[in-house]
Amino acid sequence: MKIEVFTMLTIYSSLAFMVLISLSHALSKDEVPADPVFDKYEEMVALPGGKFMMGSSKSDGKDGESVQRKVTVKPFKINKYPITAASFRKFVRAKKYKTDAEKYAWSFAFDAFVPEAIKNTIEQRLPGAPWWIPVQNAYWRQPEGKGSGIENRLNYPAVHISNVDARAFCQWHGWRLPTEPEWEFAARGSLEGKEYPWGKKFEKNRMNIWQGKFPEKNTKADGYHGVSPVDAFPPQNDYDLYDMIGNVWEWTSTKFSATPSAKDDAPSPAGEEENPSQVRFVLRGGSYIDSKDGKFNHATRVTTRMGNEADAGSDNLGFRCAVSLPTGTSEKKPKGKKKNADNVAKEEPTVTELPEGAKFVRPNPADLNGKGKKKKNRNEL
Ligand SMILES: [Ca+2]
Repeated sequence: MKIEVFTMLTIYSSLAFMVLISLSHALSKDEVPADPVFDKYEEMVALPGGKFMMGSSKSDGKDGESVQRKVTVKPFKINKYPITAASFRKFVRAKKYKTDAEKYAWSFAFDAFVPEAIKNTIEQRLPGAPWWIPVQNAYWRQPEGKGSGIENRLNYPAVHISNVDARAFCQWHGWRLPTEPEWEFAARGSLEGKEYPWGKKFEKNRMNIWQGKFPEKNTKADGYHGVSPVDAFPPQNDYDLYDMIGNVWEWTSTKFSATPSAKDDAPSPAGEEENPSQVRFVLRGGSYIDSKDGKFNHATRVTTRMGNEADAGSDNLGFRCAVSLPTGTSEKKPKGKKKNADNVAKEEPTVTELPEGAKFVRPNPADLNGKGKKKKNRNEL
């Protein structure tokens, strides 16, 4: 009898252990069932790479935008759209991933979209950028905090995503973040010396930016006050890429310098040796709070850039991924004119794994009184 009880206990505990293992098993990309509705937004476009003039010839560039230099990128693929909330949800479910915004339990949301009940609890706002509200428990799944959701925004960009989060997502797919030169090469859509992905002239209804007096009044001439679906506008260039400029800023793997040079254009790891709160990466493309001409925030064009800490997040920060192609590959020819395809770099970009359980030191919203080092660049988010 004792032996039978022991045997039963052994069986039950083995079963319990197996259940525990299966529950804690993080799924690989290949183990996740296809999503017939939203997987199309994960499509990538293959680009030939080549040499091009990076940076703006205009003198009004912010954050190093007007530093021009010739750079070369190798053949690569890049997401056709920013990564959607649907795709990010799939990743989170499979990996049981927790974003930086969740670890810190707050993130910045734009004033106009935060419910009054939440705003009334905010005692301090960012000096110089009072339109950014530090909202408790705001993150990608509830962009304006408790009570908000993504049910009707699954084809919108995933937001409140840090550089660390973006790298983890891309890595799960076998991808990586684009370097800053790759991002600009893609945005230019084979055109040389043009301000916009589609050409030299500003065109209405090609991107989501802010029209009207910022931050009080948005005329929504482009149809959107805040973030818009990734395919709200037609492709912005001949590479068939959507939403490169406007809507949400996109992370790159390039460390930020306000005086960029060739040595700064390489991809950089957010490695164990560096605290994500202290290393800044380049963001590209501008967002829904930026302007046509730079009268407030940034002028939105192919060269628009700024830097932010690797663990920063807000409701206008998103990303897309890239992956290297072997030199000489032409998996899918872009619609645009192929340019300098024979003039490509020989070295592969470095893809660096992120450390598990990195330590973070993001300040509490209550500390946002202008004394802290962090968040000082928020007025430009
Ligand atoms: Ca808009």
